[in-house]
Amino acid sequence: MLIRTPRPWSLSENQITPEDVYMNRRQILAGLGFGLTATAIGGGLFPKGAMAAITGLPAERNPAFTLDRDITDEEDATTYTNFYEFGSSKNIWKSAQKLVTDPWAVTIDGMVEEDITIEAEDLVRKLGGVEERLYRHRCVEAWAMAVPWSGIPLAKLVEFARPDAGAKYLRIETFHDSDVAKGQRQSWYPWPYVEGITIEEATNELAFLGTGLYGKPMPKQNGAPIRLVLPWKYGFKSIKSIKRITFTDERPTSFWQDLMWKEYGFWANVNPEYNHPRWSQETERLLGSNERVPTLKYNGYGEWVEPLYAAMPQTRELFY
Ligand SMILES: Nc1nc2c(c(=O)[nH]1)N[C@H]1C(S)=C(S)[C@@H](COP(=O)(O)O)O[C@H]1N2
Ligand SMILES: [Mo]
Repeated sequence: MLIRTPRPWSLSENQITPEDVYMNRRQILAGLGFGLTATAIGGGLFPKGAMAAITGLPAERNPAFTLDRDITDEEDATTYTNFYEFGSSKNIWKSAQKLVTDPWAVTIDGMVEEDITIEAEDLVRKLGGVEERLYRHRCVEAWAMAVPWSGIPLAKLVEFARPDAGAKYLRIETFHDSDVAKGQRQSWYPWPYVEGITIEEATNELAFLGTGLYGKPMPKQNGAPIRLVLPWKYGFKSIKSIKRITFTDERPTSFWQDLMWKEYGFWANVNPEYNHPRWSQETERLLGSNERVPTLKYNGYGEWVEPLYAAMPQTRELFY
């Protein structure tokens, strides 16, 4: 039972989240089990200690991804969150604890060799275990953070799904349960939350399936047990608490596009030169401070993702 619904202004960014609220005991124990028994599917890429499936217990950090700013305080990244299923304010982290993330079945279907519904934990294990990556994150609202995610390259899931040659997009869907998530009683939103990306984007080295944060299992408010992490795109593309991934040849309409297509597009690549209709995208506020820093094209990840869009017209459509 939810006792307290904090008002947007009543919860400070520095308020401490008690660890025991969001640590799931069963997940931790299951994770320890994997650490002892799993064999690395990825050809020994990860040490045994890193084979803690969904828990994200200390995973080896991939040195390819570095930051140009300090890591955001854990309290800030886990108490200032966007998760409209639980309400439109930033401090829904307590309400999100109502989400039951174990068990959690994920369905992979559509244009694939065979539809499958699999426990998130088993899926992560099949995909080879987790690594840690330091990524910048840029919300379309112009706040930003830098955090250590643990998870798996999304490319591994695409490979696992064995999509048909004709599949062009991934359509990704969040849970839909208005008993658990009160925001989903607000009928003007097109629930469930949906996002879409191309197969080329999904198999780009940067595209990541997050299962942990700060070396711990993913907090519910950050999208447990499994979410997308697409650091070169505005944050709304990084869909949380994934229930279904459908391979399709039709471009999916995302939740925000459906609601306000003039403000939120399909591509949503970060670019300071294209402003949101209601605010500037030139700078961003780092979570936990009032410091503003310049926004970078593709959020600084052009080296990885520019080739994806090189043949496309470089118009506003790519950047909102
Ligand atoms: N299912 C779902 N996923 C979501 C959202 C949401 O409301 N529902 N918000 C998005 C937005 S706008 C952002 S900025 C990021 C925020 O991730 P964080 O709260 O972990 O920082 O999640 C994205 N994924
Ligand atoms: Mo966002």
